[in-house]
Amino acid sequence: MIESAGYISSVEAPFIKEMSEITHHMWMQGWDELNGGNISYLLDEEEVAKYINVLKPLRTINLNFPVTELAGKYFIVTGSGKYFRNVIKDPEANLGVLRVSGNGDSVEVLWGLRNGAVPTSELASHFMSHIERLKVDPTHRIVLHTHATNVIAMTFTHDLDELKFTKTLWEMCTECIVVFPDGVSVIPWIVPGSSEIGRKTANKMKDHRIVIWPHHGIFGTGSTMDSTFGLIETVEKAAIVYNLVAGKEIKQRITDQQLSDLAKAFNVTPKAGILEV
Ligand code: 2HA
Ligand code: ZN
Repeated sequence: MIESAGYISSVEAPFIKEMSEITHHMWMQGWDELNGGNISYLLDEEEVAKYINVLKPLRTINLNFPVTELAGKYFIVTGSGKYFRNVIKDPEANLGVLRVSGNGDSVEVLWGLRNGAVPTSELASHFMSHIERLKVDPTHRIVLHTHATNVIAMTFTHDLDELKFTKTLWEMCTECIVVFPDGVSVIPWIVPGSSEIGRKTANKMKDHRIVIWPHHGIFGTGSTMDSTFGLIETVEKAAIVYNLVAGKEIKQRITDQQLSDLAKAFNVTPKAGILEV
């Protein structure tokens, strides 16, 4: 355990600034209406202890989905029912810094979530996804869920088969196959906030960084806020283009051979079973 004596004011913490900036930016995109969207960000104990007293938890919240793999880990998360629009005005009411207990069945609130607020309703999906991403990528840090408008729209008009969905997205903008050669995954429609949607999402996270929830939104993961947001932004951009061209006569397209040439040129391995070359 790190000593916290003499810590700097919490509002100066770079991780609180990052959360405030990205939630504001995402709200400006129109993706996070009302209390839509949630973020969790795995932090280093040393970094947290510079700004927050880690020796004095404010309270404990029990989890109904134990996460022993995350025992002792620190996260900053958005609060349940909180609006992305409001984070920048009052981070301490809308965000919380948590530490998972030693046995993984509860979290201690170390900062924020003022007035008895609780972590995001999608904490199961977040924590279970962190567990799976950390197994395949030790640099993994962020899980970001948002109601990206055009991705949602596309789940009404496009086949939900994830290979077909991925291929269409790759075909929409030249850079897509380079940004997400691992493709996107799609789960069936499930009631949000449940452990079931958490398990289904995390299962896809074993080999994807993006999971689409039909008629709801998208989950993206990554090592930094920039890369995670950028990944979702790129998928959403492809969905925008799809929604603009779908139903219209396609006169020319990016071919499978061109997608394959792109993958070679940028040294990425496209998800198998999609390109026919
Ligand atoms: O936080 O986005 O999925 C509200 C949601 C639930
Ligand atoms: Zn949602």
